[in-house]
Amino acid sequence: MEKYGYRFSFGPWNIHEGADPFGPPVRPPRDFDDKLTVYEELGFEAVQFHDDDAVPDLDDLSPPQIREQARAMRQKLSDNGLVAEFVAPRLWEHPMTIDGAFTSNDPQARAYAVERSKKAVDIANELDTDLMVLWLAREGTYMREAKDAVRATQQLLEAINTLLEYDPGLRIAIEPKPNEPMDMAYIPTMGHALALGFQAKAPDRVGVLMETAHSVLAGLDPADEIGFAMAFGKLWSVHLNDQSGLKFDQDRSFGSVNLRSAFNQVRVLDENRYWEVGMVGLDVKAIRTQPAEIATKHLRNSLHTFLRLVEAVRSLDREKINELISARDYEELDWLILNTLMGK
Ligand code: XUL
Ligand code: MN
Repeated sequence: MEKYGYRFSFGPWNIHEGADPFGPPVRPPRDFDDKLTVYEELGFEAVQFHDDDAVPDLDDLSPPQIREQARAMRQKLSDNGLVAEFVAPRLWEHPMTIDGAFTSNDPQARAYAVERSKKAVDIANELDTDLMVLWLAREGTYMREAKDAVRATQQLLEAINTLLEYDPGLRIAIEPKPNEPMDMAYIPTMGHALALGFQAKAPDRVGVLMETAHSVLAGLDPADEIGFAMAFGKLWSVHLNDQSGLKFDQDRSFGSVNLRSAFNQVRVLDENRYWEVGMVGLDVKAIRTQPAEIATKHLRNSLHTFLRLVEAVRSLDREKINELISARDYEELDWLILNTLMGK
């Protein structure tokens, strides 16, 4: 398959059982090794990991045991012709993270979060990736008076500095999200994530990951969020997906809700040679109604939608577009884009 220089990744959580807050799983779990076979089948090169996707139950293991299991995982990846894109510490499920991780009001919980993240760095090293993704899931509040926003922001910065110092080769990509699970998050947008990164002790090693659904939930344009980060050379990863309005985080297939927006995300990525900087990561979930035996089509659809949109972007008549821009004939420009998306 011609991939125009792009490499694709997804996380094992993107093949999931379909449980939601109101109902149980509707598909049987697939074990990790079985999920790995899907990557090659569908044309993906890389796996996105939460720390415990790579080393289950790591809270109960010593650092050497963690490293040993991570090494076994690396072998498994290479046996399947795969690499790891990043490792993300899962800082939202343990009882110690009920009130937040780096911003918890409990100093012991904050210490747990830092230690757990250091273990994730060790795993990343063993998996041969220098990239950590930080989705700051519980760094926010349900009750604004429960925490101090100034202190919380400083705590996030301190944690990031500690991790940068722990491993001088580490790069951190912050993944902003405005809400869910928290009512209000402290790092809701690309601007917040970038501002935090620029204040870090090694600002050259802090970048961002843009997730489409998260930008839509923040009321922002995902393509502009990408562009803002790329203007500073800070877009190191993406979670392409889609989202129908201001609802729960849906993780729909890329382009399935708003094809024009997907086109513009691909346009800004392609025009700025994203393939030289990062992988095309997906964070998509099959809808709950999808039968188990055909529950990977959301991944197939997303990857092929991306590639079709690359073709559409590269087929644009630039001269014509420049003419229309000069004439300020944006209605004709609109028509040109719509025709491109409708297949002329
Ligand atoms: C949560 C989310 C996570 C992160 C990885 O909304 O997107 O899957 O991408 O920790
Ligand atoms: Mn994500």
